Amino acid sequence: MRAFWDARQLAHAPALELHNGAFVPFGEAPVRAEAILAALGPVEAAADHGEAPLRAVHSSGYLAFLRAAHADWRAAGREGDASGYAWPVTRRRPLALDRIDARLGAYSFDASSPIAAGTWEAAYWSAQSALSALGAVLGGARAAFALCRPPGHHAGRDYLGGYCYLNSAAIAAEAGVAAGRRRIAILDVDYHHGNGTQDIFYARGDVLFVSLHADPVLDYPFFWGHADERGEGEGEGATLNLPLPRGADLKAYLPALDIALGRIAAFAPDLLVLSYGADTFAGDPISYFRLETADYAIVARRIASLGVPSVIVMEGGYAVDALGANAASFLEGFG
Ligand code: Q9C
Ligand code: ZN
Repeated sequence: MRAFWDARQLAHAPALELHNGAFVPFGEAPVRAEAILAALGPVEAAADHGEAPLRAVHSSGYLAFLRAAHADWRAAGREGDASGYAWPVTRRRPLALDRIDARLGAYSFDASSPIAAGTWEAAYWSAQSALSALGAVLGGARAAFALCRPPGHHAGRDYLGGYCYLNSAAIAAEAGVAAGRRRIAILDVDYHHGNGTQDIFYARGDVLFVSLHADPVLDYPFFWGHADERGEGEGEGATLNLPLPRGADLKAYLPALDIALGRIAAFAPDLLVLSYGADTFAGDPISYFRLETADYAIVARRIASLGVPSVIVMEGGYAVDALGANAASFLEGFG
């Protein structure tokens, strides 16, 4: 399978994140991408599709914030990485966004997604990798893989979070629409709910969003991904959430996957965007599903049996020693 990547994606390297009340080394580290690259062998350089596809998904205010945030943080006299620490729960008045501190809160939903010097560049090229994989599929490939890192599915139209800054899967899906695909399905099999992707397409009837993930009653991101979130307006019924209990293994996973695939088949998409996270792995350090390396080939084969041209976008997966083998198993199973 053709695979796309740009070395500038390594430029995002925050030092620390707030994890369960303590600052720990940032988990979504560049070594994740290096591990996948080592397992895949040669990959193609992403092409630059410019900023227009990003603007089709993210607000101009958010993009301007993200691009300048680290420089603004340093200009305010701060050291280290930029991170929000006060969030605008009140909506009583227009937000005062003069200070970078205020913007960091207004444009994020958690404290585990710091902005480092290379964050914009890396997120930009992560999105370009997804657009390049889309280009391969639009050009006739049955499937293509984008080694997206940083990941994207937690990022919304105007917010970052969950290690995600630009929503590469959403950007690829929207670019697919711009290229003339009329019905697009997004299947998200990362361990965590893809809240950003869901939000971006929540009122859209032409983009189906289906997700298998840890029950948000029990795990991050907590406030999205419940089974009763089904879309709104023209998008009513075009969101399907399939939360699973802690400890879900392949046996628990496959029946939910079959429900997801049945819904997608009924939608009859002309393009599939697949958010693939390997944090469903039994050895993942922050997650609680029990999939094994060989299981990814089985899961991928079932998804591929839809027979829909597919853009596969890398999302999470934090067991670095197994990450290359897990991604390779998935891509080999996809065929
Ligand atoms: N102690 C992805 O897999 N950490 N993002 C939550 C819990 C954020 C994961 C902190 C996990 C985000 C793309
Ligand atoms: Zn995840």
